[in-house]
Amino acid sequence: MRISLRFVIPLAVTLGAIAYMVVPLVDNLTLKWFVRDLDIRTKLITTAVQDPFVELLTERTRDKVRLQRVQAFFNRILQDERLFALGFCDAAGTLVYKTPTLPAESTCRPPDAPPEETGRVLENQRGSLHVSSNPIVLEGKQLGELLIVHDMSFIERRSADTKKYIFYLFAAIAAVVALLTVVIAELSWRGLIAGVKALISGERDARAPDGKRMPELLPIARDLQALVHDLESERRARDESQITWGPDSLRTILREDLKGDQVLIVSNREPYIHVRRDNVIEISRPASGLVTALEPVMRACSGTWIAHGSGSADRDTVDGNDHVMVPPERPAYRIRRVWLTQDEEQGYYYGFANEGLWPLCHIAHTRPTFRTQDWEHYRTVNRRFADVVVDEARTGNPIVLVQDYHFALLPRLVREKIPGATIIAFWHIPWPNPEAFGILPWREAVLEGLLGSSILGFHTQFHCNNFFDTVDRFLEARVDRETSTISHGGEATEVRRYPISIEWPPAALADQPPVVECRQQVRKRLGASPETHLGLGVDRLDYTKGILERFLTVERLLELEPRWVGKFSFVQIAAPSRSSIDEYQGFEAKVRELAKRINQRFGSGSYQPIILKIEHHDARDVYTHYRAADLCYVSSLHDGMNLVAKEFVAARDDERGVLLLSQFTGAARELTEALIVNPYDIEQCAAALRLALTMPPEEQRARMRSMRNLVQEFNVYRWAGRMLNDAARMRHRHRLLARARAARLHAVNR
Ligand code: GDG
Repeated sequence: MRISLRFVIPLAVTLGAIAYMVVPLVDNLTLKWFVRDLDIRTKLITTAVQDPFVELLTERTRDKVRLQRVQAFFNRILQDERLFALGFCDAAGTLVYKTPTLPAESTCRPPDAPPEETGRVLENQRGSLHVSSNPIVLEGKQLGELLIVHDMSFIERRSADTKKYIFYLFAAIAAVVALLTVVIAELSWRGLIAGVKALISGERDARAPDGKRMPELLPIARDLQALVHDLESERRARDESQITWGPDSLRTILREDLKGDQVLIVSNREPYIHVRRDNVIEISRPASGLVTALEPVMRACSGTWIAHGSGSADRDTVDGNDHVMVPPERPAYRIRRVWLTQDEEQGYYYGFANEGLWPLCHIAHTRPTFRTQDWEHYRTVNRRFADVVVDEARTGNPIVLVQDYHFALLPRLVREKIPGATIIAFWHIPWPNPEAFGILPWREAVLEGLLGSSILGFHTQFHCNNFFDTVDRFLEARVDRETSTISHGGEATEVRRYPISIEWPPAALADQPPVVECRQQVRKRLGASPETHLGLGVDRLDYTKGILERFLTVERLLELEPRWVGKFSFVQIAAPSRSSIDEYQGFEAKVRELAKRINQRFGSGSYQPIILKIEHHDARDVYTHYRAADLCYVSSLHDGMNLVAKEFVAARDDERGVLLLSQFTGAARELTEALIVNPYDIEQCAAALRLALTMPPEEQRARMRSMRNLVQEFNVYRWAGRMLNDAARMRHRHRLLARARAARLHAVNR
């Protein structure tokens, strides 16, 4: 509308100016035409009255009688409504006869004046008058001149009418031209906008609403695309850094940006497991960073969490739709449990996911095992979960958060059934390089499955890059690293880095005794003297975590610096994990054996250099250990992120303690003030261990403070919030494009 006004106002002004100039011209012209008409008319009258008038003038009669007769003659002529007055000048130029209406200005011309071709226009208080002198001739001799005065007011009336018509004419022209201009301007503007929009949205072949190609828009669109991209990233970065991330900010995003849209989470592990012990149903919470990260999202949006019902009392606690409301103390969202047979669990979870994909993605030199039967189970289970997602979806555009390598095929399966869904898949483990990934017999199917996602997340840019390289190598896809987008089969997937973190402050930190007390408590429980220096490792018992290398480092330190024997112990908390897999059983045996050998070599009496606790610990207990330790050693051979490193930092509100961190963890890219080590280099690690044990308190404080700031700022709410923000932005863009497309269709069909 504003654009149209920009056309219309100058147009109206121009037409007004033209009318202003044209009206006097037309006025002048019509006046001239009328004067000429009057001249002709005057001549006609003169010719008509010539003979009777000459007769009157030459009649032998008394002057008085002649005067009366001329007077009567004049009055007869004056019957004509346009004639105003008449007069007669004799040959000497004297006015001898006149009607009373003859104005004083209509004087006689001198006798020797040349004959008048046209009449004169006189202005007096009555208005304009046309006066002409017409010779009256008898046998070649001029008797005098007849003055004929015409009333010109009819001309003025007509001129006023003409002006009015001209004004109306121009106003009508202005209206028509303005209307045409507005319509054309709107149409071409819409066409331009539609074309630019089409190009911005990535449709290479931009078309105007009439279907015409608009290649001339390509350069503008490219610039606009870049600008929009820059502005979006800038806005995201600015907004993100200005928020203090917590459960409330997630609630705000869900309420304001996602407008309360439905959120569904899919993960293998459920956040609450019902187990039967001695005929009593107990609730257990798995040790998982994933649950900590996603539960606030679920609480905030009252969504549905779809997971494998693996607890022994899970079936007894669901309703008729396999739903159970959680958390038990204050129900806020529901779990939809999916049932698997033992064979399915064996094939999908233990087999393909944990014996295939897990070692495939971790470069920890454990050979992956791929069995066709496991793959079939994996496909079946992914399909079943996808069906449950469809079953749970209340709308055609839910937000589906798919967790981890157990569901690589699910994004594509859900996309096929719910095309409008926003699917965010997060891969919690590393993504290997194309050579390593290439040995997977079903590599294309796994990649295509993941590319059903709207957004695919990894912890680090390195893993994103590996994914780009892998897709580039094995699929027919367009990989655009500039915009972090992969286009495959007509759909686009954004591949982004979302480094996971922990809640801040961690719930398990609440009600913890002061650090001094934790130190005493833990040492007492372990049977160590109060002065013992304690190192700590906390992991699932997994061969990727570098537990053997960690123990070898302790051994090397004691070899190199015997003064630590009796004064330094390393506590390893190891939660049993995937114990039914041979590789894990073998690994546990190796861990136990190595701890035993080192303890035999350096232990004495109650002193044990390695204190191995292979059992599940309560989360609060894990935090008490973090607070009691002098150092924490994370020696993963390969790890997506590693939350233990961040938990140790979060637990140390006394700003003491040293973190040794493997360079092969995602966490090492963020916690750069840790002592970063290569866990394969036992000498280097032993030196770092010694450095940690002797690090001055000031240095510990400086390093710890900086790491704590980082973990506080980049907490798990920010991790989830960034993904939800990106989902909201994507949904907003899709809605705009859908509207633009609908408008274009509408325009084409009209
Ligand atoms: C995957 C990726 C990524 C351990 N033992 C006990 C216990 N834990 C808790 C820790 C920590 C969690 O388990 C382990 O988290 P990690 O991140 O270290 O490792 P993964 O389990 O391999 O997780 C990893 C993560 O996903 C998140 O994306 O960081 O890279 O491999 O929270 O405290 N908790 C309790 N008892 C134990 O005995 N309660």
